[in-house]
Amino acid sequence: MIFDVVTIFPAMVEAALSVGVVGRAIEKGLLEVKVRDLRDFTTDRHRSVDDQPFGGGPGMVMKVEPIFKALDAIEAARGTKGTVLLTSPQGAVFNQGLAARLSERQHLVLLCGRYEGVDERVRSRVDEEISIGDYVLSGGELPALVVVDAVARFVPGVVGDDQSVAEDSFSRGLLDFPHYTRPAEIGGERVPDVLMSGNHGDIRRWRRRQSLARTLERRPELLDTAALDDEERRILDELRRKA
Ligand code: 4GX
Repeated sequence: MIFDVVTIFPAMVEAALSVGVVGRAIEKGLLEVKVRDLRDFTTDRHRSVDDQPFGGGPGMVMKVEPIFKALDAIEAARGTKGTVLLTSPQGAVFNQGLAARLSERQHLVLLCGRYEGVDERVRSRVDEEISIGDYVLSGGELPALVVVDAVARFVPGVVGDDQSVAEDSFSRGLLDFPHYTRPAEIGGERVPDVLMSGNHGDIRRWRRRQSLARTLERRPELLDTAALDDEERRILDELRRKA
């Protein structure tokens, strides 16, 4: 899968993509990520990417021409426009379902906005506008990194164990169950006996119940859309009766 990221802070994006699961996937050739410096697509002496807003008001607006030139260069280099994404608070809120859908695209282009945002005419070349949540950031780089990371995890081979992607709590629509490692006891807090029992049926049922109980407690709205099997339905009914 191919990602092009357009930003005025390429070093920030490169650094984040060079480590961990995504960094390794790039090394393995499963992902190709090219970070492009928006200033390389300017033509003036000052390499300006922003200008004052028509109509007045505070802050600056990202100019159209460098962004269009960057998109043209990407299309020329790749032979495809790709699916162009703009990260902004005005976008559809990103979630695991959207990450899964985007992972079916062969080529994504992420535009990272700064300042007050982009000239509205940039949106004529944007396929999807995506927000990573209802808070205000200083730029679109962190959101673009969030999107690359969450989407890349769906590309076969990127996450070592395919099983863990399928079982990822949000892929199942539920919160994760509690995890423990050694030591078995610390400060009087013990690992639940069932996890030490070696009974894999019991362990599986305990984890399902924990996932459901946590979801019911912390994010009950997720249960409206979670794909539950008969056993999970039964456990959930029981948890609700107890509550
Ligand atoms: N989820 N921001 C982008 C500038 C901007 C505004 C409009 C393009 C269009 C954010 C978020 C976020 C702040 C990043 C404004 N660029 N982006 N930036 N939350 O808060 O995605």
